[in-house]
Amino acid sequence: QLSDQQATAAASGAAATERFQQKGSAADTSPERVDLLAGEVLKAVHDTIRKHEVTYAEYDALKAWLIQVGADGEWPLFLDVWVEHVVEEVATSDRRGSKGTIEGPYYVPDAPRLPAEATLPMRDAEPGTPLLFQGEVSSVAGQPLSGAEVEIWHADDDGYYSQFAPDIPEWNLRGTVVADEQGRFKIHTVQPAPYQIPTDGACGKLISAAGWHAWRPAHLHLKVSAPGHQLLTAQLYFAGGEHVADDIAQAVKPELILDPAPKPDGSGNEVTYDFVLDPE
Ligand code: MBD
Ligand code: FE
Repeated sequence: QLSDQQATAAASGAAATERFQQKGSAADTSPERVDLLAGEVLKAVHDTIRKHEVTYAEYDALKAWLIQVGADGEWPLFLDVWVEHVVEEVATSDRRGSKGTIEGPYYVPDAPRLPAEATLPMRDAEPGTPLLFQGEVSSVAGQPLSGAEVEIWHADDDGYYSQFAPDIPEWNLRGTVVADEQGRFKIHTVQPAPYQIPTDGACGKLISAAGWHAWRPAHLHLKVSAPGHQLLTAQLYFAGGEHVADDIAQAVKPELILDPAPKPDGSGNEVTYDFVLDPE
């Protein structure tokens, strides 16, 4: 919990770094593969230095910046914002079911399990437009996937994620919804706000030094799974929302844009979106 801390780059970065380290990741990569990949990346760096006659002052600025990325705990943020989208593209290129996109740095496993129709854990009077997000999970053959799990997590109306910003209940706007026998789910939540990369850390420094902007469009994160099927990691965005066309993380795909409509009773918006999972 970051209860007595500020919503700083260093605090959310430290939480994201700790989360990633707990996950443990030990790819068994051969020396030949490391030689190939590390060699090619380094050669690309050398080529850039020669081509643009990089100076010692610029080299020292790079060194200081890389040190700061680590000190701020921002390696998860940096990699997920500027690199992960290409890894995801390569990893899922042969899928026939629903499109996915990057996981990002703020996933936490083992969120509270909820029934097929559920309201995500939220505060009393959680700010934001209420959203009913519903749909069904099926196989590429059109079979409904009974008991599929829909993990969902998203930022609040201020753009903050529970467990990565202070003073938010632990599982706020996070849940694991278990679909019914027809693979259907109905999730009551609130619409998230666009997300701004922390501006006070190393990633923010790169963004301002390069004259970029720091924004991701508002998004819902999802992991959809069912036995015998490939895990789908996705995000869904909102039609017409800010930065849908210029996501800093380059993680928007046309298939991932929701267009919610006002509910007939006036209590917020609703939208239906179905997921199709590829076989294992
Ligand atoms: C996010 O919320 C996010 O989803 C990504 C990919 C990067 C930074 C913050
Ligand atoms: Fe996110």
